[in-house]
Amino acid sequence: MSRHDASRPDAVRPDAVRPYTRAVLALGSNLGERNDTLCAAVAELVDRPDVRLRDVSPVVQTRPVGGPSGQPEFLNMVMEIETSLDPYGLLEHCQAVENRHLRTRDVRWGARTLDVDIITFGGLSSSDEKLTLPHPRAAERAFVLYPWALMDPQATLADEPVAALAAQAPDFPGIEHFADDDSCESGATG
Ligand code: PH2
Ligand code: MG
Ligand code: MG
Repeated sequence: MSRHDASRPDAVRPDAVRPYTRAVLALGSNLGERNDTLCAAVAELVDRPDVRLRDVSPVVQTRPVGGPSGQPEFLNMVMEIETSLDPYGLLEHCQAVENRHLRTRDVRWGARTLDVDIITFGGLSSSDEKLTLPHPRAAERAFVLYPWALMDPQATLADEPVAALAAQAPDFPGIEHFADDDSCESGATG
């Protein structure tokens, strides 16, 4: 049986035949070389055969929402991928990329070199102690919604237009464009 034999069982077929799911990831950084960190993270997140980059948003500068006062401003962006990982595999991968950037988790919503959150995973709704999908606070966070709407003006979240949700979010005023549309683009296919 050759490697490309159509009769080859699924379990031993190359990756290409497994289903790919689209997912939206949100990235944030407010410590260190924030823009460099975000762009490196985009490249690292898609540096494996089972994760493909579809699109990236512009990078925006945002005021910290919650957490200890006096934190530096964040840079935020979102990206769309397609992956054959399952949601928990994707979560582990996102956390490994955070760890590579020396992310610490001592203070809830404290300053961080890198945060990578799964916002949506296909149309999946789930709620357990490890992962809630869609992300439970995404619908009220302009630092997620605004770059998402810039990347995909037609995007919806729970049947609401993401652009409209962004405009209503309490942290919408004061968001600034930090970098050009394609500042972290590296081989998107979408
Ligand atoms: N992330 C948080 C809490 N607050 N505020 C901004 N502006 N950007 C973030 O990425 C952010 C936040 C928790 O992950
Ligand atoms: Mg977060
Ligand atoms: Mg997080």
